[in-house]
Amino acid sequence: MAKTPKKNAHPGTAPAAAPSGGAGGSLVPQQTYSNIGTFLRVPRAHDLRGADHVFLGIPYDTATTFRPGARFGPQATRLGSAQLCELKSFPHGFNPLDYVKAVDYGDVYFDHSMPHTIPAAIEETAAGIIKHGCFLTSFGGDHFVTYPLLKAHAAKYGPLALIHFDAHPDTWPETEGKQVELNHGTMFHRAVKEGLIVPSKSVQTGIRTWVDDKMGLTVLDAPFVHENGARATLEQIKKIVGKHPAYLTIDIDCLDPSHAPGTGTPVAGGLTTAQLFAILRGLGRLNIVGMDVVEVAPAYDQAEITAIAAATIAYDQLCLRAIRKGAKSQA
Ligand SMILES: [Mn+2]
Repeated sequence: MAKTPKKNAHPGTAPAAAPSGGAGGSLVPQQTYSNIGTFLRVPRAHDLRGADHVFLGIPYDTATTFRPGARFGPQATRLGSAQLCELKSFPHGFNPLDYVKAVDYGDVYFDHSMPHTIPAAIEETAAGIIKHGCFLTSFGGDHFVTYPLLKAHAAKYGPLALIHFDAHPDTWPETEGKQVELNHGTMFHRAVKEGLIVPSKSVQTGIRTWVDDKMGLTVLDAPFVHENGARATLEQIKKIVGKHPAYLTIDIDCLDPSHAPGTGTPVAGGLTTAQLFAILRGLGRLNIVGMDVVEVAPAYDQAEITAIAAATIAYDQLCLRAIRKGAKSQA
């Protein structure tokens, strides 16, 4: 367990932890509004010894089919996290960083002028992190980045259940060819065909665009959530996934554009942040082995609505990891 940081002197000031170059799990001492750009103000580190949770940015957006801009998503999501570790977590009443040693790895480095080298760069970076036994939370980037992330996780954990929140199923058929199609709407078609995900254990929630072939995945579309509520949706997800090793991927456009305007392919009629949090906060007993939050495009955002939602999603899952490590929730 990480050393408990000293109590905040004043709200708005991070706990006065000593700066750390390694996996301290403690906060860099600075005002919340002075966030220089790590998620939750945890230390930035490439040395993962002792770390059990790693945040990684993937600033890639050239697979998007509509508005570009998600390359700035990791930066926006980090800034959107600035207030989240100021107080104890809600609704749990603990600081997750007292239980989970977390670091921010920075962003994947790739050569944008060599587009077909990018999937391997993402996959190799992710594999190099999770080989240390760390849980990886990645920030997109457009949703294509989930394909190399799935490859890295499936290589370690075997074929995965996909727990997928999105306006789009992303199982549209890919143009047949030797190379991976750099398209943020076809990668789960490929993932099924390559055996990276197990369709019968996988579920897509919030969908409100059409695809003819659902590739065997269960779809709980947005009207299902609106008609049946978050609790019934959660129960369905838990039933489908069971204890299978699962990868959680959240396209921020699962939210309605009123709750997440800053995204590349918005679709009306989506979930509210309250509905999404009610579902996601119930996933703690599932065997989730990795996750991402993608498609935050801050140029279209207003007052950080989208960035704060994305940051809170990742923070919520960090709290669930803390509970697995012994934190007692007061929720
Ligand atoms: Mn989408």
